[in-house]
Amino acid sequence: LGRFRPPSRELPATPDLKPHYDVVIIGAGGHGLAAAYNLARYWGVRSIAVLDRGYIGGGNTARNTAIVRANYLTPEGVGFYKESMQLFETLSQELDFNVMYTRKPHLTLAHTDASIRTMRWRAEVNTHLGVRSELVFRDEIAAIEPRLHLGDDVRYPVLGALYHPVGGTARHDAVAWGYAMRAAELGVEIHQLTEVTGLDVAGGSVRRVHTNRGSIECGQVLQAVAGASSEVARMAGLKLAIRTVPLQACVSQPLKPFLNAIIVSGSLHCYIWQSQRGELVMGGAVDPYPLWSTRSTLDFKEGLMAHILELFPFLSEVRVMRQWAGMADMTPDFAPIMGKTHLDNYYIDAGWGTWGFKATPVCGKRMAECIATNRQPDILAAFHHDRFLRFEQVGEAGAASVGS
Ligand code: PYC
Repeated sequence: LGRFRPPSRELPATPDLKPHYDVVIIGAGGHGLAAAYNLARYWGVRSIAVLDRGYIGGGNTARNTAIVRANYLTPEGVGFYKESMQLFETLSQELDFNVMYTRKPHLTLAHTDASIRTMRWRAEVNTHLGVRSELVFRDEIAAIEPRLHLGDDVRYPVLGALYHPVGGTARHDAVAWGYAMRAAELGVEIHQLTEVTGLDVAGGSVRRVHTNRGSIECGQVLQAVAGASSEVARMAGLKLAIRTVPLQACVSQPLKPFLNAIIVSGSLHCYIWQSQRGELVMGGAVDPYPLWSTRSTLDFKEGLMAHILELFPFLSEVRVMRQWAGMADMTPDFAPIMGKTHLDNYYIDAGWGTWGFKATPVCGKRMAECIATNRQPDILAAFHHDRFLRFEQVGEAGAASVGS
């Protein structure tokens, strides 16, 4: 019957920890699992343990709002997210698992002359690097999104927008599950409920990883723990330029399809798109204070809805159905921290603020390359964690979608 057996939809049960793994990955979110899959599939590494204090995709992978785009501001950012978007286009086939990747036009609204200037700048950089983006004005916006309020009778009328026709969304949980399934088939061990409690560092490398289920010897170690990056890096003696703050979001009750695009307004601090189930997925800026908690607040919901209703006044009677928060590891330049560290065998995938989900496939591919070759891939050069010491920040604030 072998050849008629469908691909597995069940993950193997968590096995006992072995005394040694060639690669230990801390964090079974999308990024950690994608790196494990790529290492096993394309670099032939089979002795891999992925450890997570919770469950697969239960951290920020489950808490983002699933937007994929490449319309960044810096050449480093555009090139990086462009590769990720290309990988998303074929991810369901790659993993033989439906991640529901759907193209959607993406509009970043400009309400001031200053933001028109930034949108024009982004459009120029994007076009130069082969990413489709252009500056559009009210008539064109009305054609793309006819129900968006474009009148002058609001505090911040819409003047124009950056139009990115090739944005999209994917089912965030499915991305983690797909990578997990295929990695497990290649022999990767996924250890859920396995919390890293300490790292033994000696002679410039990490020797042992201690967990609540025992300790293990490791060849190389990757940390991919968005929301807990500073905590885990500290165990390896690394101090990161990261401030961790909650980022909240919510969805409405399902409505019949009416919204074509993903609409973002940096000035109003809000964004909205409509899911395949008809729910409106909405969010805003990060909470204005550091806090290690994923609780939801009424204050966030009230502030967000005031802005959403300026864009879509007819939604005033719609109910919010679910609300949640993730933990955003914000860097000063709104760019990630990736690649090699000062330790020989310790690698980092961090600084994912509010921009991590869309980078999942490129992070998996490039972190696997970094670990397998022990060399910083060119595409990650600008994201090295020592850039802050060298004053070589990437400066992605103008394109981070929801600000701080
Ligand atoms: O980067 O597109 C984005 C985004 C939307 C919500 C949070 N981040």
